[in-house]
Order: sequence, then structure tokens, then C-alpha cells
Amino acid sequence: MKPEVLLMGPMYGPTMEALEAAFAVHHVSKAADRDAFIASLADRITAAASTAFRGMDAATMAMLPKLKIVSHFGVGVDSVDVAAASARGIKVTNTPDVLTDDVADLAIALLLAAVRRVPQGDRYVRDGKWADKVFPLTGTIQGKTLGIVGLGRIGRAIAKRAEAFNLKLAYQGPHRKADVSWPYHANAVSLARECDFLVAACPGGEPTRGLVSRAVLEALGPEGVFVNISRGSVVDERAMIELLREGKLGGAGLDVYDHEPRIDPAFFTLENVVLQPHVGSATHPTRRAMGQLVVDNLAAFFAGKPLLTPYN
Ligand code: 8YV
Repeated sequence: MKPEVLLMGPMYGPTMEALEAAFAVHHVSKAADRDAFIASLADRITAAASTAFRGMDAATMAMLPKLKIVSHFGVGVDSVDVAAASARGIKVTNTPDVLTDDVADLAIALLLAAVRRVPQGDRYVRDGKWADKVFPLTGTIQGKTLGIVGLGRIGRAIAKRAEAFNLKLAYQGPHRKADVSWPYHANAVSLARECDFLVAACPGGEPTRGLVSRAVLEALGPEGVFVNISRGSVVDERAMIELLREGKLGGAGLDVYDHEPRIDPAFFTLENVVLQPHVGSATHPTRRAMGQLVVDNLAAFFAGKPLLTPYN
């Protein structure tokens, strides 16, 4: 009998195939009655696999008295109640490092697209307008200052790319980093005042909820551009929409939002925003590597071996 795994929601196809090959997988997403389905397995399930959109909250953990591991597909674990897991000695694993470069690439792509108005230029050509008039000049990223909210693995990868584009750097976070010389700001408003562009690269969840506030976005200003590859919860989205609409924030490049995938329709009419559907890590090689970590952490657990990427 294969070890049993409770799968909270669908994952990348090849990962699902690998899970089915290695484990007896119970699909919560296929159950007519979610709670009844989980309750029916409660005395057998020691391992679960979760995603950003189908996590593992404390109530679900409480339904699984024998749960010992949650293997999460993603680096951001805000859809898992890690505190509740730790309180019960449940290990949570995630998928760091393998996605860092793709996510950082998208952050730079969003910045360039927003500042150089790449989507608008594409539409301008497709609409046949170029024949009548040249496309309006745009701003540049050259020589500007990029503020990074959260200088973790992804933030550092963004910084590495930004330097190659001749951007100056500054950062904000809970602590000054001893190994970098860029200006440090403990406060995001202070950072925003000193920057032309701001990128949110910090973890999601309650500790960072609303960190990029209305005051931060106002400090970034009417020429400023905000990029978010973190979580929608990190920014005051209502304030961002208002400031973009009123021209008090110059532009935005967004990959994450409140209430994904049914985001605020106000975004659809904002001309100064570049929108992406939470695709930071959405490349085949990266999703394959993420999925492999999900499988390998579960396999290590069942084999009584050290977990590869423990989060708590
Ligand atoms: C994925 C992410 O979109 O790693 C994360 O935290 O947000 C992205 O890699 C997410 O895991 C859902 O597939």
C-alpha cells in the first residue's frame, strides 16, 4: 500500500502525475462534501500537500489529528497556518530557491513594461495608429532608483538584475543587511520618498498586510511606479487603485492581487497598469522543480529522512 497523501488542491500536471505514482492521493478538490471527505480520512492521514490557492488552515489541521507534514507547492506559505502547524509539531515544507530567478525576471519585466509602456506600444501598433503618429515618448529606468521592500532571496535576485540595468538601489525590511551597502530604510514611506520605483518582494501574510500603504504610494508619487510580485495583501489595493486613477501614482506592474483570480474590475480600465495573472514562477522548468520538491519532501518524511526544505 502506497503512503497516503491528502492533496488540498490541483497542482502542475507533471507534479500530480509524480504524486499519483509515489503515493495514494486523496483529492480534496474532487470531494462533493469537503469536510465529510476529510473526516472520512482523519484516522489515516499523516501527510498533506497544499498550494497558494488551496492551503491548510487551522480548522482543517484540527480535522486531521495524525497530520505530521504539509508539503507546500510555493515559496510563500501564507495559505498555510504555520503557527497552528508548529503548535502541533506539524512540519511545513515549501519550495524556495528553485523559483527565485523566474520571479525576479518577471519583476524586472513588469518594471520595464510599466515604465516603457510596452503593452500600450504593442496595442498602438496593432491598432494601426503608428502610421498616423509616432508613439509618445516614455520614461526610462536608466539611472533611476529602485526601492526593494523585502531583501530576501527574491529581493536580492531583483537587485542583481536591477544593477545590470544601471538602477541605483535602496531597500526596506525588518533588519539592515550586513552584507550590502545600499541605503537601508526601516520604514517603507521613508524608502518610497527616496525612490523612483518600488518593488514588493517580501513574504505575504499578516506581518506584511498593508505594508505598502496609501502613504507609501503617495510618497512614491505621480512619476513613481510600483511593482508587486509578492502578494496582493502586501499593498493597500483600494488606495493604489484610487491613486493610479487620480494620477497620484504614475503606474504599476502587478502579478498579484486581492481575491485572485477574480480581481477588482477597476484594474481593467486603468491605462497605467501592466497586469499579469500571478505567473512569477509559472514556467515549465520552475514548476517542475517546485513539484519535485513537494514530492521529495513527502518521500523523505515517509522514509524517516531529513526534509529537504523545511519552513518551520
Ligand atoms: C505560485 C507563488 O504561483 O511560490 C509562490 O509563493 O506564489 C507562486 O510560485 C503559487 O505557488 C501557486 O502556484
